[in-house]
Amino acid sequence: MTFHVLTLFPEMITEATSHSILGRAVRSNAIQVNPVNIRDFAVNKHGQVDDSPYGGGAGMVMMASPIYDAYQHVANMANSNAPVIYLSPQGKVLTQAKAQELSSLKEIILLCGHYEGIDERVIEEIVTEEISIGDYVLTGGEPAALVLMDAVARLVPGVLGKAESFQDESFAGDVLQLEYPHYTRPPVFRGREVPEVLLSGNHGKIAEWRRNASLERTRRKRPELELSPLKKNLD
Ligand code: 4FV
Repeated sequence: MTFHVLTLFPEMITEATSHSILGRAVRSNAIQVNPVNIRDFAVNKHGQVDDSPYGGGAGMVMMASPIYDAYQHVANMANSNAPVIYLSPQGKVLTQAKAQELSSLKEIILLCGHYEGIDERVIEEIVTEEISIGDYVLTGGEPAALVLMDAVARLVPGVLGKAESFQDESFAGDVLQLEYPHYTRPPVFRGREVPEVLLSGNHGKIAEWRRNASLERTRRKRPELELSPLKKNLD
């Protein structure tokens, strides 16, 4: 899986994908991260990539051609049916099912906006899909691109080691359920004990306890999840 990231802050992407599981995956070549600096395709020697909005209003808008030229630069090396995903509040909110879907691809091109946004015409020209990470406004698309890359990369074979699994975790499988509670040593922490069943070694009883714990906390913390099995994510 190769992530081509069109951004004004390539160092943010490189830095954040050089640690922990993603860092190991990049070093082992299980994934490739290719940040492309949109400013390398600025419209003039002053490095201009943004301008004031037509029709007035506060803030600046990213210009179309630096983005388009950066895209062309990647498109020449990427396979043509790589999706071009623009991270924006206008997009569908990212879900585990969407991350699963994207993890089967060979290449993804991610477009990170900044300022008030980007010129609508380059969206019309190159963007195949808009994805949001949530209904709030960020200063730039980079944090959203990193969230998407993390959620997708960990589903790519060879990224998570044996010890790390994505079996029976929240939102995995065909019913949206929250994960059961986790405990580890010591058996008593500030007077709080570990549920007896987990120390029993009885795997049948442990699995049943965990299923019930998932159900109970899904009903208590995220009741809306129960109402809509996986189908919600595919429409
Ligand atoms: C965002 C989101 C987001 C909007 C203006 C960047 C900002 C600025 N992206 N999910 N929520 N983007 O707020 O993906 O250009």
